[in-house]
Amino acid sequence: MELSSVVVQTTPFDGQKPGTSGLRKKVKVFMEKHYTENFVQSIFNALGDKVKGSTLVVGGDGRYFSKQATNIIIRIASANGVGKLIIGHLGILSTPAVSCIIRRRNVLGGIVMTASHNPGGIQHDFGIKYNIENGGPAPDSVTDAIYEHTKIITEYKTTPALETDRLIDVLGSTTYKVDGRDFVVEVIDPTIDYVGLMKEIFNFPKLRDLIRGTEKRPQFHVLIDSMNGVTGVYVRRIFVEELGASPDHNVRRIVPLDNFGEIHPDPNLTYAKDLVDTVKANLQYNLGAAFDGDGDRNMIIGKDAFFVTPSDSLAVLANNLDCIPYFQKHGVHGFARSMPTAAAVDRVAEKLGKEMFEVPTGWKYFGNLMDAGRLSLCGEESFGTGSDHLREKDGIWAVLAWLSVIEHKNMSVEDILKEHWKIYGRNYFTRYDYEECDSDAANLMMHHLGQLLASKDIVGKSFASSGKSYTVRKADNFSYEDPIDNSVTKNQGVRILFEDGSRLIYRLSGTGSSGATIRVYIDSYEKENILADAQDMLKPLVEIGLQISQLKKFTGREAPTVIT
Ligand code: VG1
Ligand code: CO
Repeated sequence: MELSSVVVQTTPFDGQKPGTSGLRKKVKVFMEKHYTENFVQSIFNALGDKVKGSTLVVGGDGRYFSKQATNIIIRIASANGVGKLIIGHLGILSTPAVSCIIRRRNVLGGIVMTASHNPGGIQHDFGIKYNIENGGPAPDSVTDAIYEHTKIITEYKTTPALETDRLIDVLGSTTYKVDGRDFVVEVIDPTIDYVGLMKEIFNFPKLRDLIRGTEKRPQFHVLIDSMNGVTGVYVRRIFVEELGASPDHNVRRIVPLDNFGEIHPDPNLTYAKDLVDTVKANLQYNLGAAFDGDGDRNMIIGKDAFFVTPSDSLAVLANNLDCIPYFQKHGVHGFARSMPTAAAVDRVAEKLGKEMFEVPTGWKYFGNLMDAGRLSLCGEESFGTGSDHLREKDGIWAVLAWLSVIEHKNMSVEDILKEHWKIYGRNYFTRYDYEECDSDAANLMMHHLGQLLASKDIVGKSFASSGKSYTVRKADNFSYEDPIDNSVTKNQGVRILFEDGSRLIYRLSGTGSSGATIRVYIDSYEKENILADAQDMLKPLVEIGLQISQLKKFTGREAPTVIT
């Protein structure tokens, strides 16, 4: 069919600035006339000539408004000269799967429709982010360019006559003629590339034996919780069909829902409490795991809901990578973590003689190091773990990696952690989130901390609480110079570093869709005292953190909304 594109006049919207991971706003904002169109056109404007004849991947976590957004993307892409869109069936692709497809099919990039761990549904959040040709989230240079275009946009191109209804419901390719050019839409099985990759990385027969049990070894009972997010599709394929897990006893909430069943699809002790309670109540379970809406985060718990902090999870995996076929083949290069993540992995890097990097919060900062062959494994305290097998954090990969370590060591989750702490000591870590604070109040608090840094007399000062005293060794606002392209990223969080190695970190979230979320990270290292309760252990430092920031005074908040 011969179709023609048209030009639609528009005016800019304020605030289309991508945050830590794309543009996230309330669904109602994305529904405003021209809002989504403006942002999508701005992506194409920022990409410039590269768009002509290119192939892009499109998909997301299936949250409310994904279908409408997919249709908008298809029409605008066709009018901007894109050659082909590869779209997940029903618009479904996990964030790691998008990264995988971009890399395996060597295409220009991808548009991911997700607000990740933010709740979904008509009252909640939607999001769009762009991933570049290495499969990773666009770096600041690209998102800044997109943002600049959103501020000056006057028109967008679209092909209104292109019939998109039910197009993504059917697998296969459709070719259109738009302005005389071929435009192809290929709808693919969302799991095919990703499952292929996982089979190359891990030893599936061994993992199957672990999950099903053998004559020599009892069944290792897992409970995998997709929290009604996109991973359900992948969990069914990998855990149930490939690894032989029971659809009734080993997996739960594996049908993606556009509102995530009205739960907050964020795998932590607060929002995944249901999983924690179930594992606690059923002592036959040896491991529980949960993912976020778009499948890049993971939480691991052992028997009786023994909690593994993401910082420890990263360190344990770093220490045991050589039991995974992918790393046997490709070797283990350096490790990295985001700045607020506890430094447990640093000690593993030191012992193994590997390079170690500390980057700002957000997965986009790991990409260059991976592309340069200097980074194999990295993570964030926010339940993100991943490797250079792709360029996003990857929840299912993390669980398969943990199962590989368990299979190899033949130990429980708890024993693996205790053994690790015995060798390396333990980083006690907690994060306090104060969600939806008044933005002005949060900015004033950060300003107050900035002044404290500027005054310099904080260094050398001692703070005491509940019988413990800490002396400040250094205080700064974290800034990062990328070792590969030398780009500098400033203002990434206020750090107060104490003489005993403990740290207090303050930053504002860049993923919220309204108001401000203050994050306070508390990290303390103990060489000998490794079996205490983390919240008890960190209480004095938490109090000092509140005292230094005067958080209560600025925000009026008595308590955090989430503790992880
Ligand atoms: C949060 C986390 C960060 C993570 C980001 C995206 O960002 O702290 O570590 O990379 O979310 O995760 P912020 O700016 O809100 O602290 V996801 O799973 O929402 O894409
Ligand atoms: Co996510």
